[in-house]
Amino acid sequence: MLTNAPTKNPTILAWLEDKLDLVKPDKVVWIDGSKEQTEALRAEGCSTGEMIKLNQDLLPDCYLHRTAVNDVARVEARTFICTPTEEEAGPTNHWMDPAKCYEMLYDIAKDSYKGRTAYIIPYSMGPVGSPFSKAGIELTDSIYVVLNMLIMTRVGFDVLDCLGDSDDWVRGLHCKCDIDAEKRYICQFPQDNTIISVNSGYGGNVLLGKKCFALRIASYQGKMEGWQAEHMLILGVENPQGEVKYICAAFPSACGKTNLAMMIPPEGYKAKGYKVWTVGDDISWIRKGPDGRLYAINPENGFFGVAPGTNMKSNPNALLSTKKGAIFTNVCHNLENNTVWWEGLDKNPPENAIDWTGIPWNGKVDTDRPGANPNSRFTAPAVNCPCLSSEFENPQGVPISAFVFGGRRARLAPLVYQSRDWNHGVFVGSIMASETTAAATGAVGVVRRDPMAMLPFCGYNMADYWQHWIDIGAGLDPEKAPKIFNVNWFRKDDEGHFMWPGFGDNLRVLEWILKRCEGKVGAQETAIGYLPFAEDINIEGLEGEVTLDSLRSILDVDKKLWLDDAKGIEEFYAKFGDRLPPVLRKELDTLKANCAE
Ligand code: GTP
Ligand code: SPV
Ligand code: MN
Repeated sequence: MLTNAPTKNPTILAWLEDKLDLVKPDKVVWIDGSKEQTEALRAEGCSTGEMIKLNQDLLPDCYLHRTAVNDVARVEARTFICTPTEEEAGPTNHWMDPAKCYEMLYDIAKDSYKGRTAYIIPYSMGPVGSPFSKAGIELTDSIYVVLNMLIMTRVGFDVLDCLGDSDDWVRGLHCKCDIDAEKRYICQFPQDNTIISVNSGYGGNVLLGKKCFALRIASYQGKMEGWQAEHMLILGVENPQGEVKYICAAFPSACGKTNLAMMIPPEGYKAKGYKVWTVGDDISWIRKGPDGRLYAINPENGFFGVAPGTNMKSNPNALLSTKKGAIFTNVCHNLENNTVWWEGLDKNPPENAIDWTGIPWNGKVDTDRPGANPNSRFTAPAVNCPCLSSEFENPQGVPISAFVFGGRRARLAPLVYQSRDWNHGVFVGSIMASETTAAATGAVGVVRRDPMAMLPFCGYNMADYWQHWIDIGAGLDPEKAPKIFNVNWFRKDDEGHFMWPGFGDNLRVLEWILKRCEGKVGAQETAIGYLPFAEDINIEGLEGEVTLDSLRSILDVDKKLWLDDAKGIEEFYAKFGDRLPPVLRKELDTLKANCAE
């Protein structure tokens, strides 16, 4: 089937021959990343109804796609880490024996491309040729996947040229099959550099470069090779003197990474000359540089962002990024001008529209059902982003000053605190908890442990992953190691209102964080770590929204509540048995002792 292959790499050719023989397509197409081919694929997608061409005057090169109603989010219960032993996957992952899993998947995938075209996508995670970058090949029968991968990754034959005869590339097989939710599986085989995804056509389940490769497989590669793959945004804060400091922040899905990465500084900060630059909004690959500091790259080339709530006030940079060459998934189709709409875009829902499920919708009348799916998304090229960092393509990445962990917690976690040192910071990341969101199927709003925002994305035993964090820290000069913080933008008062305005005003907290990194501001030592003195968080311009008193209450540490939480941590840690790093056990004992005082 493989005539005119643009590579002679024997491992690639053998794998493709084998998989094509299994799925039996009518036709095979290599994706070269060219404009002409992309345009032809868009046209073909439109001819079958898979893609809808939007108003080209208002949204040039933009398209809409609706997935099956049963297929709108990641499926954590059907996501498997297939390591030789169950121990290696650990208690927080679903595990299947690799041989059994391959057999099951091959049975499902067999002949599934009959009557369809196979697309072979050679792609790079990270700038082509960067020492951080890794190559992948995704074989798919979906034009939607091809068009999204063209935005989210670097696609083209130069990736194959760079790879040469190397075996260091990630195999990805995606088969739409019948989108049967009962036969949907997203399986990672870390030891084999392999991902197989069947019976889905949605985002994170099928854009295999993203969560499957850049986090699940890459986290394992990082463990073996001495680097880190993290569910973290990367942003640069430029101060009025023109110095830029970089921060990596890990929040669970739909907890504010894209928003923080692209934030607009509050007026007072803008006037002083502060700027925020986006390097990445979801994933970081991190390693030690020649100067002993940690450097991060964003392995992606676009943003797969949550649409609802995105508007010109909350996140203009994200919205502006979607104005050309974007794909919208499961948003509302505004028939009045052939554009798109979602809840929170503006206060004018279209009266003549098609909702995300494909049925007529009138935003003025159908107020009891949403026009857009709560997890509807835009796929936007990074180059569109008005605040894209000039370092975005830097193959060496950017030096990291601070790691920030954070979740959605109505109670307990204060607005911000700093860990006492690296290992305490690893503890702070390991005990993260957050309310679940629409980004994954299942209940929404339930608090669960989500260490480092990696619960659904860690490709091996989470206890070993924590040990890896500890080992990385041990290899750093403490003076050069990023400082580790925790934030919570989502604290609520007794009436259920958010106590902190969030969004652009989060820069006020980042300013404190960066000052701490430079030793320019004091802090109070508490049972859980260093907290700001309320006076040290700048609330100028927030009159009426935040007062020193309300700030004090979001910075409050209730030792009784923390002692209660320690019980939950204890139970969570117990799952890992002897594999739990002793350092973390010691940190938990310290927390308990501090809170009991
Ligand atoms: P994934 O793409 O799923 O990884 O999500 P994400 O972490 O990038 O989250 P995103 O920035 O898309 O935000 C998700 C939701 O959180 C949106 O509905 C935002 O409106 C809301 N949000 C983001 N930042 C804040 C904040 O500072 N305060 C409050 N209250 N809500 C926020
Ligand atoms: C997330 O859920 O964290 C996402 C979206 O970034 S997805 O690509 O579907 O995983
Ligand atoms: Mn994410």
